[in-house]
Amino acid sequence: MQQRILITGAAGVVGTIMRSRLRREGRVLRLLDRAPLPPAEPGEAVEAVTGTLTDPDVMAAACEGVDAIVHLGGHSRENSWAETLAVNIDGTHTVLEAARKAGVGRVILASSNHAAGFRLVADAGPDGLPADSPARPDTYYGVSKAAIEALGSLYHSRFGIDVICIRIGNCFERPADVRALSLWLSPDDAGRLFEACLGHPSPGYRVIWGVSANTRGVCSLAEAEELGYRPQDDSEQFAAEATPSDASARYLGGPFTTAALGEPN
Ligand code: 15L
Repeated sequence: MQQRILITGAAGVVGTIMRSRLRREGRVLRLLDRAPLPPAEPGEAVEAVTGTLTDPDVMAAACEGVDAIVHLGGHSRENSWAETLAVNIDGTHTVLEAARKAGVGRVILASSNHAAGFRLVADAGPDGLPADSPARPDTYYGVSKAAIEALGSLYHSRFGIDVICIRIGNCFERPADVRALSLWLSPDDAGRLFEACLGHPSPGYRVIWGVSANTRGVCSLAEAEELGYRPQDDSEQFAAEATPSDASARYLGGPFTTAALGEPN
């Protein structure tokens, strides 16, 4: 039988990275986004859905016949409180409600380092900051990520849905600055990490960091490794070309800790 995985925010940065890396024989990727998606490549088993995750009807239809959801949709940076509340918090509630009603057994939530952005890097210790470090959000965006971790916990405890919250560090082709060298999640490691989250037989509720095996890493890898994640990339190869970071980098959230609250950036 075919496995069907719904990816929300499939046209975004991480969504695009996931689309090519979660392709598997016997698996259909259902791709949801408000924005147009690139057409299917020959032989690519995808189903495109255009619509917003904030619409319960769209989400109900998108969840039909789905085995797991990779929820990447929503604002990925700071925004007004109203937008953050509507899209990131209410939107994730809509996703989890649709999952519950459709009997989807597993939801992977894209959280962020900004849920704990005011944690001091100096507190990391040799094993890195634990993945379940209590929330210390640095922005409304960070608050929304802490809130969706709480929503995920609720939906696991009440309804038994497996929920894994990935506190993603910095997931781009390459780390741009010195701060990102500590937080980089390479695209290929992101594929490995999400695949581990999909493949674990019974993860329950977990919060893990989403980072590569970076020489300058400050986040514990242990919790993700427990799920079977084996990172293979290290940001150090980009160290020579990384631009300097300012003093805000003493906090995990770096520039988010000083950016104007509620202003899109
Ligand atoms: C995030 O959560 C953002 O989505 C991404 O754009 C980066 O800013 C990243 O954090 C980061 O902290 O570098």
